Amino acid sequence: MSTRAQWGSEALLGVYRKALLIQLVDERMRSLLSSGRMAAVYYSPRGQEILAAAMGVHLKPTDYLVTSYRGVHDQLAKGIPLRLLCAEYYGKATGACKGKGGPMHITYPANGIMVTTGVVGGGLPIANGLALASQLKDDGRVTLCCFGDGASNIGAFHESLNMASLWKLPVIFLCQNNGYGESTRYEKATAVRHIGERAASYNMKGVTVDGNDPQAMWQAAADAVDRARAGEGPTLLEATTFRFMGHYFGDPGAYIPKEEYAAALARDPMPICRASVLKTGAATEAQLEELAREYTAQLDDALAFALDSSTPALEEIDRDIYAQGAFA
Ligand SMILES: Cc1ncc(C[n+]2csc(CCOP(=O)(O)OP(=O)(O)O)c2C)c(N)n1
Ligand SMILES: [Mg+2]
Repeated sequence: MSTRAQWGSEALLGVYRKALLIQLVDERMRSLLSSGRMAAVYYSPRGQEILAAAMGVHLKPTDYLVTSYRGVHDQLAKGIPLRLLCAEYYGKATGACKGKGGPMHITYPANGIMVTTGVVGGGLPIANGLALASQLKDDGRVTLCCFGDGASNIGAFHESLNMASLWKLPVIFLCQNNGYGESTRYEKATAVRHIGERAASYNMKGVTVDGNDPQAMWQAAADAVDRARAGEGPTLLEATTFRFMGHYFGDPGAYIPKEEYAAALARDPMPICRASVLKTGAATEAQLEELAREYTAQLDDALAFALDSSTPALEEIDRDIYAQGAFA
């Protein structure tokens, strides 16, 4: 049980606020890409908004995040400034990585966003490193490491869980199980029914929750953060969900059975969460519309900033690659 805020209509609204921002940013990115007004690699998190938001509300700006190519929801939930995000998507010098990283490598250490990687499973050992640093410095930070179901079959997943458990590292392994790794169905590639069960092999707390259920996800996230913060060690938290836009932007998703897609769409977490917010009275329809207008204005501003910015200078090409003086 969390020692901080209790679940209720205010907590639900907090989750929905973050989730709505994620939804609006994702919709805009896809619209820019499909109309040719942006050229970038993009992996939509549509469908996975709630789990990221419900985790994000429990994290402090000083906590660390390690995520993957499908990580814009995690980054937004962690508080990436929209201007830095958009400028990076456009490869501009004002972007989070000075325009040299692009969408697959968003970092913003000032807000704890340490690594975004395209290497499946590659984030877990790095998360252990960050968590070990926090443990040694006793700085009270928690490291959140996000990855997919496919990543849980990579060797580094198993090695990292073993080490994190052995050393009681303050890390949360958040496996976002969206049922597919590229075009491969979960059941075709994974021997266990629930990835959360794998924690038992490493003497670690393992939990499987419906990542689309705001309350269940909020509570599981609170428990995992509290455990890490209290020095009680890591958690493997499997959040089940679904990705509506396929693997990459433009993926026709022909491998997803129509019935499965329709059933998932009927449980789309965003309209369900919005309806709950209205039902509990945490916000009115007019207030939610106002919130969407606010976010849209912030996004308009961020995109205008990105378009007005310059591309990196040529001299930047070999800067920020090695530590200064590494080979002196
Ligand atoms: C080490 C490694 N192997 C393979 C790939 C190719 N690849 C990119 S995404 C992906 C699927 C990963 O699926 P999952 O972990 O479930 O994440 P999701 O895309 O569903 O969020 C694969 C195999 C890669 N990028 N890195
Ligand atoms: Mg997956």
